Amino acid sequence: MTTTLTPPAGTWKTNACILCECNCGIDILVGTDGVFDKIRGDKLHPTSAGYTCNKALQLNHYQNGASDRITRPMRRRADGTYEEVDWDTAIRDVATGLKRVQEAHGGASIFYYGGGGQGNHLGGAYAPATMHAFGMRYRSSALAQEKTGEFWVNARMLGAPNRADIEHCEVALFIGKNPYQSHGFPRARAVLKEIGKDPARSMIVIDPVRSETAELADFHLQVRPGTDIYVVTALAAILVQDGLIAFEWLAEHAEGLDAVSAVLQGVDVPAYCAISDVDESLVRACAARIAAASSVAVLEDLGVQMNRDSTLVSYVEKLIWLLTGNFGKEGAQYVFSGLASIGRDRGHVFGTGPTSPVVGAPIIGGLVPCNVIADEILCDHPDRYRAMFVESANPAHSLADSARMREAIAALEFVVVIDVAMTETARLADYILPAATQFEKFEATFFNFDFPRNIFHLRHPVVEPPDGVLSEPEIHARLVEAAGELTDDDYAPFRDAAAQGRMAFAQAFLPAMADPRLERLAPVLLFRTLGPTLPNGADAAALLWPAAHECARKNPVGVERAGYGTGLEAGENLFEAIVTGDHGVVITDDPQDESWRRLNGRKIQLDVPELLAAVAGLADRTSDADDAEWPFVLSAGERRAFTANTIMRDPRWRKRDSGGTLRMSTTDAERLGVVGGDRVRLTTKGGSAEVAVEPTDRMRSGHVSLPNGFGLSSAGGGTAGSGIAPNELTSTTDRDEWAGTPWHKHVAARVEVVAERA
Ligand SMILES: Nc1nc2c(c(=O)[nH]1)N[C@H]1C(S)=C(S)[C@@H](COP(=O)(O)OP(=O)(O)OC[C@H]3O[C@@H](n4cnc5c(=O)[nH]c(N)nc54)[C@H](O)[C@@H]3O)O[C@H]1N2
Ligand SMILES: Nc1nc2c(c(=O)[nH]1)N[C@H]1C(S)=C(S)[C@@H](COP(=O)(O)OP(=O)(O)OC[C@H]3O[C@@H](n4cnc5c(=O)[nH]c(N)nc54)[C@H](O)[C@@H]3O)O[C@H]1N2
Ligand code: SF4
Ligand SMILES: [Mo]
Repeated sequence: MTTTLTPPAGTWKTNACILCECNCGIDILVGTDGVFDKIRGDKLHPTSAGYTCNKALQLNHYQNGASDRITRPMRRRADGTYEEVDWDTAIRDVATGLKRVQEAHGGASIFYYGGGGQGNHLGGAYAPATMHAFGMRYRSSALAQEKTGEFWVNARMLGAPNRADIEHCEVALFIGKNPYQSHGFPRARAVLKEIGKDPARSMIVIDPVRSETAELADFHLQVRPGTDIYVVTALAAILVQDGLIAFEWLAEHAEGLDAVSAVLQGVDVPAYCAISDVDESLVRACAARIAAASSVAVLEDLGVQMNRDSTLVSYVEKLIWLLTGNFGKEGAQYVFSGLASIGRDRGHVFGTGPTSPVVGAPIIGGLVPCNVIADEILCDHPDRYRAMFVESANPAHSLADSARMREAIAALEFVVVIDVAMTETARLADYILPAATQFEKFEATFFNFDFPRNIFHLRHPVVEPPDGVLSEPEIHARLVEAAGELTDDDYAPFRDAAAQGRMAFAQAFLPAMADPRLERLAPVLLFRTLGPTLPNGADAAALLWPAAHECARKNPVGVERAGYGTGLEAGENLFEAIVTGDHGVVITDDPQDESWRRLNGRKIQLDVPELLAAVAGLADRTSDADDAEWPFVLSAGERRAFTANTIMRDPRWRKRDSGGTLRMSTTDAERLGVVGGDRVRLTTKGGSAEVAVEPTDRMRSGHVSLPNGFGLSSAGGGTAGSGIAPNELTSTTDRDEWAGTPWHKHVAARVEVVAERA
């Protein structure tokens, strides 16, 4: 791997925060031994423009804090301990191990999981070559435990993924989303405060918790946990019943209004508000505010996506903004550009799309639902997964029912993990391949969904990697070569062409892509041939070259308006800007109506028959009886001021809430006779744990919440004092009927006092 040298102490270097999908630009003051002495927002970053939240300042704990960093390939011995091996041995053994499984059971039995966390997607973009080399077919990632239901709904209704222009909207609606802590759009805290202060704009929050975001809102619908489908259906129904919908706009752009109206006309609004336990007049006021607004931007997230009826909620949520004409204009929903396609699905009618080999679960956006992975392994079905290749993910910690996931991983014949640290998942692997951290290599995220100006940020390394680690592109290239799929003979003509410049390279590369074998291996082919010719050692950016051309071809208007010209030259200019820029570059500057063009002339489909029938069927549902055994609903995995998935492994990074408290309403705390810091036993069908409580008037009675990202093992392997790993308490069977996404925010629980207070 080629990198710049660690700079002399006292140099500011540009990069980005990797702790959430926003990837705010940062400047890092690198001190002696590569320590990050200071971190500040990068004012030259095109979207964050100097903004960061409190978490970015702690990034030295990611780079230098973890005592469980791995810097040598590790092989598991028969007794379960690990030994260090050199890279040649590791690559040879891993390739042999994967080939053995491929020959015995077929490559489709090797399951690929991960591909990047919140800020590192470049390495995982090389993985398809490795998948092809060993015949892998099935894959998944965290997206299949949060976003796949929404992806499918978007595919059915619009044929395209979309996002909301919160920054410019008149009314912002957040459903199960707390952007103040979790962000999800640029400069979230600043934007929320702007909306909160502006009398001409309004914020509506649907959340059982009076979250930091709800605190700033004009309307807070403090819904009974897990009943969002009723409140959003009531909202949509009021719009139809009171004639508050955009009739002309819908006649021009949409189909299916009659069917949808017929169902929503029949909704008993007072009854649905009662089930959700929200004040009907407040819901009516929200509907009126939405209907009166010149623009409405809606963001749903885990509070509903990891909850009951999640896919159905996504559908009705989209009806709310579509019925009011809030698409394709400033401050509303839009279809974004980008260098990769994330969130795209073919939108099959339910039950007719691709499925997982054992359980037959729907594969949405190419991803197997996370909640069925263990079922796909722990069985005697001939097509069960026999091996797993995990890259930059921690499924033994992040997937439902960790105990069962550990059992599943242990049942596999061969497990490989690429990570920077000895994680909960790595501890179960046959082979652990150590990667350079995100500050030691070229890296980038494909989570840029901004509009009208979308950006891309290729981050340059800021410090030198330690001896013994490799970048993911290099690991994938070596594996593909060890499988015998690509050799110097394959590379030779492309290297010659690359030496003559990118136009010559294009002339060699493009026709070669007609060969399906080379096409599948293209990432590694590009890395080994075009890669070494790129400036500053940016060989990992090779894959961005065809991506930039594709972006220019698909988004000619936005790319031209961003200053890159037209035709082939535009793709080339865009790539050059990406590779040489250090702060992130604007890749497209779209006109406001560009979203319409991205629908490709298709009308918006309001009527998704399977889902509309399910909405109609709500009327016939019998309500859940209270279960005396499980009087609480646990939200397992809340985003707080000091949580960041499992990216930060060193618990010392937290300035507050170091143990990860169980939040509970003051009423419930009083009833149980506990005060802040008292320990209680929290039990679910999946497990039981002791935890300190934090009474708060922000929570509803009967609802408790635990933070995400806690309960990580230390270098020695134990988890003592590191809080509760939420998935020790969740179960894989609690999942959405359409997308298979988990109900992490809705776990039946009970709470018992463990000891008398002194
Ligand atoms: N600080 C921090 N920020 C992060 C992350 C992190 O780990 N830490 N992770 C990032 C990632 S990967 C993601 S996906 C996003 C997630 O971002 P969010 O979805 O915003 O995060 P959560 O806190 O999990 O859930 C949001 C809200 O759902 C509410 N909720 C719980 N139950 C219900 C319910 O029944 N109905 C409704 N309507 N709401 C409910 C919770 O009270 C909470 O306020 O955050 C990203 N940003
Ligand atoms: N109960 C419950 N479970 C949840 C959630 C919840 O709210 N509740 N949230 C879910 C959500 S939304 C998400 S997104 C997932 C996240 O869970 P995962 O997708 O499993 O991953 P992360 O916790 O983000 O951790 C990323 C991994 O990447 C490693 N890493 C960091 N940098 C690099 C690098 O440069 N290269 C490599 N190879 N590895 C690196 C880290 O050490 C870590 O092991 O968790 C999910 N699980
Ligand atoms: S955690 Fe997210 S919002 Fe906060 S600085 Fe990092 S990237 Fe930006
Ligand atoms: Mo996530």
